[in-house]
Amino acid sequence: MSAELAILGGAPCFDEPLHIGRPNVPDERRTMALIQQAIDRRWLTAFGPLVKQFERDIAAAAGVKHCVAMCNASVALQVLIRAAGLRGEVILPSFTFIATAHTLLWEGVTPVFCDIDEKTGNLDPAHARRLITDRTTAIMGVHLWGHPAPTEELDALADEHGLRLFYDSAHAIGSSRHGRPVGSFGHAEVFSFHATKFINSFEGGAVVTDDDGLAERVRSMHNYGRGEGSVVSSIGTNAKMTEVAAAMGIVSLENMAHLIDVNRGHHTRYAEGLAGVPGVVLRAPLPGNRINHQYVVVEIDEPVAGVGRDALAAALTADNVLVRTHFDPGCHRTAPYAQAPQRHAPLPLPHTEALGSRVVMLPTGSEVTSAQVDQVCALIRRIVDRGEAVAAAAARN
Ligand code: T4K
Repeated sequence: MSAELAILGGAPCFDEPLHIGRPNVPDERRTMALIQQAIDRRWLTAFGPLVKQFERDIAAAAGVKHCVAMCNASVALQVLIRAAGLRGEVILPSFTFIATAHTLLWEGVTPVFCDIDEKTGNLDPAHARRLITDRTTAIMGVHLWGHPAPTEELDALADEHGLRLFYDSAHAIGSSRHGRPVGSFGHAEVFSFHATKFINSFEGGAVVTDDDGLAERVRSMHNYGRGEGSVVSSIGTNAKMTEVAAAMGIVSLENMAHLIDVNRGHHTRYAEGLAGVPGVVLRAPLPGNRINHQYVVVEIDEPVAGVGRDALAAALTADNVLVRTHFDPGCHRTAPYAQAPQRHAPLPLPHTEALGSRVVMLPTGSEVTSAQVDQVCALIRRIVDRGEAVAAAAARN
């Protein structure tokens, strides 16, 4: 490690960039063998054996009857929103990836942004209650960073007001709440298998549900609105997953328990390596929640650390640790929503904005070594030690 931080003129700690979101690539030989089988049988897409197997495996992991695999989670959300007949207003957290909001608006539904509980980063049911109007048709929760949302309170709220409840579970396959797997909550949930996700199929997504009728509509709509015998029964699109994607997804899912262990190990190592660094707090799961540890998220308390999140992120980036700061700004502060004529949120959303300004994501996953975790911890310790100089350098850049 260079004697000086890169932001203060030293050589970068890492020669190659350390990415957040480096894909976890499972057993390459098995993946390639499955892809070769698909090529040999000349069945490349449209409900081939690999997609069918992947759907069975995902449904089993989620503890539900139905899984419809698709080309990505954004399209899966759109198909679900349409198949569920959502309209009017849907309440969702602003503290999420923009796709959660966009897919609603894309389908002609008004997203109404709700604040979060800063302890969990998840939707605050008390605020959600205050946002319900006679136009509200559903709640779309998000299991942020793999931490299960407050499902019991959201169930009760939805039941009380006759609303439907869905989850954007893009981050959360492999997580559970009181022993119940994510994927089995609400009326339906949506997983993402994007390359940067915990379980990846290059690009991919899925709707999982126990609702037979909803599953049938989703399945039909993702295949041009066709059903048995290719009879067209509704408007639809082409959202199918390919066999190549399913091959990667199957092998990735087979590796899930191992990956959770690797990630948990990194999390523990970060906890040890960052212990005692003033103002740097590693976020941990709430009691009752088990998480996939897909993300390592630290919160920077600027007055205590003596350096703010943005300056710390700039210093890490200069040392080639390409950290990310999801989700800042929250969706409600992005151009389409801040300027839209529709009713979205009574601005501001103080907890969303506060948490968004404090968090930073650190590298984890199967591509990251324990030695690299130790180096990142050592860097953070030095950045905090040199807080004043780092803050000044970041302000100059
Ligand atoms: N809901 C939620 C809550 C979500 O977080 C997401 C997606 C969705 C819905 C929609 O799911 P999908 O439609 O994508 O299935 C990334 C991902 O593209 C996106 O999937 C993810 N959430 C979001 C949080 O992050 P970007 O555009 O900010 O980052 P990206 O993909 O360019 O790459 C991030 C880092 O990963 C880079 O530093 C480089 C590294 N990387 C990336 C790729 C693709 C690699 O090393 N290799 C790669 O192949 O959105």
